[in-house]
Amino acid sequence: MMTNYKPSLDRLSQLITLLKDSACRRMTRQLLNMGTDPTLIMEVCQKSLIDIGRKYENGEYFIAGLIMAGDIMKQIIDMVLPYVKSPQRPQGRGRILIGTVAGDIHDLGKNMAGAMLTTYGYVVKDLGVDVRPESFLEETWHFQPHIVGLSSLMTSGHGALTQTVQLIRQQVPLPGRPVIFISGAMIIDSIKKRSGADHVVNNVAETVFLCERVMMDLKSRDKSKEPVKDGVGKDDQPTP
Ligand code: B12
Repeated sequence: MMTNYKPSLDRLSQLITLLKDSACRRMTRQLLNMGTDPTLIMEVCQKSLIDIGRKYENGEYFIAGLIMAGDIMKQIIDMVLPYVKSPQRPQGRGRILIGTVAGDIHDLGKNMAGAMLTTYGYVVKDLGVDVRPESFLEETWHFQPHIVGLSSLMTSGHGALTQTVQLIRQQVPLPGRPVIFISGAMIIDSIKKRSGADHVVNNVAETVFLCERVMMDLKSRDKSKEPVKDGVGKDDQPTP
């Protein structure tokens, strides 16, 4: 017999943890129809996926569980994103380069952050997954981002993360050097210190807030790197 549960974020969280994909879709639709804040839905998903990760670590779930969880998360993100209200701000608030570091193929969090930032008027260039430090550097020359956001979900990715941050810091002089964000499940403050990154971000709301703050700081500090409309730096030439 099927039990009808009242739509709630708690129930959605339970359904995700139980990997009930069609029930998750139904519950998400109901929550959206009720006017639930889409960012709250995303936060619940992120927390539930952390629980699933723990179950995987404990041997309660296997790799198939992670794959199903990733799939559910993707479906929910696709349903929720159209409900994120565009803040009616002009395009070209700033350029943001994102990607998942070498050796890591997790991309859901990065994609979600990229989609949110685009909605908020940023020009986002996504390098995809398993991106070598040199590729991040090369694209930093070409795209001239104000912010570089690195995603790394595994502890084994911390080496690649640190190398990427260090390479950009060493090769791109101030004042043109982008502000570097790092993010992902296993990112902790000690990694921020060790890697030399500027900020750690743990969820989309925090990411958007911090980007706004960074852009305000950069605008007041460095007038030569104004946000542009077409996604290409004012000076198209890569910095030597
Ligand atoms: C789903 C999942 C998968 C899916 C990924 C699907 C996909 N397309 O991404 C699949 C099945 C492919 C997978 C594979 C593996 N996984 Co996995 N996976 C997960 C799981 C359960 C959820 C990750 C997720 O999508 N979370 C939801 C998103 C929304 O959250 P998020 O990534 O944190 O992102 C948020 C913020 O961090 C931020 N953010 C994230 N990225 C970015 C980027 C930018 C630029 C910005 C600004 C912000 C930002 O915004 C996001 C939204 O709020 C995690 C558990 C966990 N604790 O997270 C394990 C986990 C990351 N996986 C793990 C492991 C071990 C693996 C495998 C090695 C398993 C295996 N034996 O093969 C492989 C790795 C393959 C590889 N080389 O990369 C471990 C890592 C453990 C460790 N200590 O390193 C975890 C932690 C599970 C665990 N507890 O053991 N996995």
